[in-house]
Amino acid sequence: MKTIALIPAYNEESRIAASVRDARSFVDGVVVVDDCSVDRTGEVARAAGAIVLRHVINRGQGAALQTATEYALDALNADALVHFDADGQMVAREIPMMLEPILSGEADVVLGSRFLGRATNMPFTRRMANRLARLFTLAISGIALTDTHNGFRALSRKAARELTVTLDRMAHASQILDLVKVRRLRYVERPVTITYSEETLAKSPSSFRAFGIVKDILKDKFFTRI
Ligand SMILES: Nc1nc2c(ncn2[C@@H]2O[C@H](COP(=O)(O)OP(=O)(O)O)[C@@H](O)[C@H]2O)c(=O)[nH]1
Ligand SMILES: [Mg+2]
Repeated sequence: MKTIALIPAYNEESRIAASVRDARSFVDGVVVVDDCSVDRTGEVARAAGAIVLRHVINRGQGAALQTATEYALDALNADALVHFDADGQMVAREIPMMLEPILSGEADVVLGSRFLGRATNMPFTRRMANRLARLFTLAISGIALTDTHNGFRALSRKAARELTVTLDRMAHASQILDLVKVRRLRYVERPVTITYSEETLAKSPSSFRAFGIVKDILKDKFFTRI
């Protein structure tokens, strides 16, 4: 089974090398999508051993994951994919545990959960935002999870084909869950560790972006499909 890690990255030159190197120990290849970073993210990722694709404009994390998915399936012929972050908040040692249900055929999609695992230094406001997101996801998509916005996932080839992400920015996480339900894919949650440092918190500063995410989801769900 060929396993590929997909890493969307935007202005991560100081953190991407370690993320790529760590992930490479646990998969057969790493695809980084440098989303028109203004720093040296792409060059650093390539030097660390990743295949680097670059968007000519900044399109967002969802779009970057979709670009990486298509490349991994079509050009690399991947059997299983892992979504991983560029910024060091995730633990690469947990990749085999995330892939295991896919490789054994137990599930089509594995969703990381920091609430089954460990969320180190997670601010109170983010915990509360995540609670609301759980309720929101249950109401909108009918899927009950302990952590609805965790970017650490593993997918089978079949699931990756069916989960086409069209929401370019952060709402892709909700769209993936919606599609898991609609396509009746078999999913499991697994405990993962997410670490919050001052650096990563400064980079994506506010829980307010949740409002933008909710707007994108509602628009997609109730308006664009009419
Ligand atoms: N390709 C791409 N990646 C992004 C963008 N914004 C964030 N990311 C990446 O997506 C991952 C998660 O983003 P981050 O801002 O850390 O979100 P958080 O950890 O969920 O709060 C990191 O690897 C970022 O580099 C973007 O506009 N484009
Ligand atoms: Mg992060």
